[in-house]
Amino acid sequence: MHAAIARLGGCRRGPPALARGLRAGAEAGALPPRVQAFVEEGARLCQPRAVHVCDGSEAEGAALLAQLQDDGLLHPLPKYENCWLARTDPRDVARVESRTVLVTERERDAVPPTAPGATRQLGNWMSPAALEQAVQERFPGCMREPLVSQWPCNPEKTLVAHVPDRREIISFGSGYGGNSLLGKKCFALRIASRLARDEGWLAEHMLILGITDPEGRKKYVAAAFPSACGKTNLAMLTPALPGWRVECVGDDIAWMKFGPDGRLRAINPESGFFGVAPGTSLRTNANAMHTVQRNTIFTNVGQSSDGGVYWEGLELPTTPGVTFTSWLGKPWSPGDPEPCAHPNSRFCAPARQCPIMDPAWEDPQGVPIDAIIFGGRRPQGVPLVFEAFNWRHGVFVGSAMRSEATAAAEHAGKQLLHDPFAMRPFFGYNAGQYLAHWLAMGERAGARLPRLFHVNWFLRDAAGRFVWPGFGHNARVLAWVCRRVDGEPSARPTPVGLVPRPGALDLAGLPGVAYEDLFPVERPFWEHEARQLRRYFDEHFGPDLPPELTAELEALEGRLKKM
Ligand code: SAT
Ligand code: MN
Repeated sequence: MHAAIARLGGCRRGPPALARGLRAGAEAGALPPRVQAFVEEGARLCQPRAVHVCDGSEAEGAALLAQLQDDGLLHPLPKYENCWLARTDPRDVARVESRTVLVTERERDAVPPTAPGATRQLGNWMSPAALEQAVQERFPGCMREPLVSQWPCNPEKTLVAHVPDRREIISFGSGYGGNSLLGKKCFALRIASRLARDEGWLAEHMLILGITDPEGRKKYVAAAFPSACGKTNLAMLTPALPGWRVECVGDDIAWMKFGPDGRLRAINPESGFFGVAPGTSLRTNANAMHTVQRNTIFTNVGQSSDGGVYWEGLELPTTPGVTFTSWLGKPWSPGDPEPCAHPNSRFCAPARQCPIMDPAWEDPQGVPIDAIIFGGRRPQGVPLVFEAFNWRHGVFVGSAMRSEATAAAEHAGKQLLHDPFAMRPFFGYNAGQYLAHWLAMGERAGARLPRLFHVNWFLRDAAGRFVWPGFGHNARVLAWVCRRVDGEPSARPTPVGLVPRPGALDLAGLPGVAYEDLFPVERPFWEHEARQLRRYFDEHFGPDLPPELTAELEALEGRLKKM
């Protein structure tokens, strides 16, 4: 693992000044020979002034921060403890999906064939020869350049390349988290999903939480939502139901493997949170707010003149006399047409600071998963919650996920994007084979499979208002999920799945929230949805779609006809 990280880190285009003036950490000679050879090769190619081998110590961290401050790249936030603000180049603020590639000999190993005229959505392929050329166009001498007074980037030449056969990542030109924190999406999802397929486990874009009912019975739930759809908020939920407790295992990535007892056990492979700042407040996510009071790096948020941060939805009372600076470094006032923080501005904080980390969050055995929830932002037609009829139907539900585009990548507007398993930008191999792998996991001898669900917190009424209060009230949905896991017969079938029977979802104390508004399963909407899905499968998976999923789509169409 350490070798892998060193390898990943080695090729990143980093500012040369990081090495300057720092005392050497670990001795380069102490590295395993293959890692040493890799570092030497990288140094020959990129020509940095010096090489610093990180030892991960506190002193090294402090020295790095001090140097970044000297260089004008990080600004201290004295209102908090050891917190920092980074402002990036405005062209380098999100994942660059169009420049993110999988490098394999055969295209079909990386992506399913796309129908003529359709734009590729399930990943980009690059040949090994094209990668070699791209590396030669970018890397030679790239670390020789003088440091500029902003996080370095090269938007015209950004490339985030993965070579799954060699478990290798080569990232150039972007300092944004998902492009450059190589242990995160690049390794823990793309490379790891390939490892997981080869070795019989799952690497997923999922939060993991523990939930305990008033009687003290605890369950663990994993949930997949596209980027910037509230995974961090759900992972750190403060339940609005008395007596219930949620604890956080992770907010973004789950590695899951069946244990000897047949249960699916999940670990969070990350040690921190890289969450979306706008919309985070004491009301929406008090635990995140407590987490980011110290040892946190904020990127592209606004700054307040009293040494704090500011963003849309922070909901703090404004202190008289305090002024604001926007993420672009310009004076900003409430009511200005442009936002103070970039919509994809982030906080990066150690997970151990979250007040509700689960006692087992670092247990190498993982936590046993009872339910997996899929979800997305669907303003219309998709009920608040439904349960899949069985594993195969659940895999179909995961494959059929759609959501409104968010600011986490370069997509524009509020278009609905298909996002199977919330993995669309993160598959490390052919997405059709990925779906086949999920189906195969359900056939494993002795597996005690979790139940599969789909949620939609984002339904709106005809006037455009949200029909569900969300946030802490989402615990009401989790409570029903827990009761279903316990075998409670509180569901009724609909063509799309099992929804709570009237009265089965606790709506006490929610005036104005009506059961009927939360569970729209209407034939015209779902027939249209099924048509869109058929077209999507045809255009983007073609012959690589597992036949079981075509059968599930036909079964859905059949159930709709009988409505
Ligand atoms: O890719 S990031 O980790 O920067 C954010 C996300 O898309 O989940
Ligand atoms: Mn994510």
